[in-house]
Amino acid sequence: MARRISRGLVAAATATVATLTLAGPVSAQAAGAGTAGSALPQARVFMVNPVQSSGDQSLTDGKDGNAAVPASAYAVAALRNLDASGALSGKWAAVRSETGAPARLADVGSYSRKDDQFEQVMAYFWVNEAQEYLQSLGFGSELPGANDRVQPVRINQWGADNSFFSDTKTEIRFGKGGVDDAEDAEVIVHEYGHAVHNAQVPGFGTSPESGAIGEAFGDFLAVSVGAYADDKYGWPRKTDLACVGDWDSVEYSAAPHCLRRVDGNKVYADRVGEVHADGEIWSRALFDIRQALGARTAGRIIVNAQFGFRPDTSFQDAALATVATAQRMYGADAAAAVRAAFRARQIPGV
Ligand SMILES: [Ca+2]
Ligand SMILES: [Ca+2]
Ligand SMILES: [Ca+2]
Ligand SMILES: [Zn+2]
Repeated sequence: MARRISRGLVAAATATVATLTLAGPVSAQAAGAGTAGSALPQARVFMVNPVQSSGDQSLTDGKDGNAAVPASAYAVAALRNLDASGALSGKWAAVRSETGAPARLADVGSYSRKDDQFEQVMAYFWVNEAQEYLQSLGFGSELPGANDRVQPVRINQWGADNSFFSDTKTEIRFGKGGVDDAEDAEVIVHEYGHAVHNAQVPGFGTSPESGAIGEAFGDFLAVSVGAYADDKYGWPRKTDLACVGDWDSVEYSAAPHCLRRVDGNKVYADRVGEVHADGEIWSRALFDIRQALGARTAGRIIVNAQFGFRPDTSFQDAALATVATAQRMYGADAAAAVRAAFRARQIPGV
C-alpha cells in the first residue's frame, strides 16, 4: 500500500488552517458539549481496530458490511475538544468528508462501519487522541508544541487503497480501498505522525533516509497512541504491540495481519531505497528505546529530538541528535540506552 508524502509550500497551508479555525454559528447543544464534561458527545469507535481488540485474525472487510465486525469491537468514548460549530471540528482536528453527509453530533453514538459517518468520527476521535497523547508527554506546555493546532482531515472515496499526508495543504486524506483506511486507528495515527513531523520541521522527508524516518515515526506513534488509549480506557489488546495496522491489512497480508511491524531485525545494510521498507530499520530502534526506557520517557526523547532534524537528515545525524537529546533530558544512562538501540541497527558513526 502506498503511503506517499507530497511536498510543497507549507505557507500555502496557513490560509487553510486559518479558515478552519473560524468558528461557525454557536449552537447551544454544541457549545454545551464543548465545555461540560457530562455533556460531551459519546461516540462509537473501534478500540484501535477490531483485529487488535478481539485477536480474531479471521475478520474480513465483508464489503464494508456491519455484519463483518461484531458489536463487541466497538466502544463508546467521549469526543473532546470540539468547537461550537456542531461539526466534527475542534481544537486539534477538523474533518471534512467527500463521501456521505457530515456526521451529526447527536448521532455519533449510533454509527457503524457501513455508515460513511463512522470514519469521520474515527478520524476526529483518533487525531484528537494522538494530540492529547503528545500533550500528555509535555509537548505544548513544558516542551514545544508538536502540531498543536487544528489538523485538517479529508475522507475521499478512492478506488486505490491509499492514505497520505499532503504538506501542500497540511491536510491528511484517508482513502477507502479494502478496509476503509479510517476504520483503523493505527492508519489514522500513522498519517498524523507525518503531520507532526512536518510541523516540527517544515518539509521534513526530502531524502530516502529522512523519508524512512518519517514512515518509522508514523508507525511508532501509531503503536504508542494505541497503547496509551488502551491503558486509558481499559480496552483489550490481543495482538502484538509491535504490529501496525492489524485491521487495514486483513485484505493484503497473511495472518497474523500487520501492515508493518516495529520489531523487525533489519539493519542499516538492509536498505533498499523504499521509505516504508527502510523505515523498519528505524522503527525497530524507536521500539527498542521504548522497551528500554518506558513509553513516556522514550516518547519524550524521540519527539523532542525530532525538532533538531534537518528536512533531509540521515540516519546517522538523526540517531546522534536523539542520543544527545536523551543525554540532555535524562543523563548518561538514558543516552547509552538510546545509543545501544541505534547501534543494534548498525547505523554507522553512532
Ligand atoms: Ca466503513
Ligand atoms: Ca484500506
Ligand atoms: Ca496494532
Ligand atoms: Zn506514511
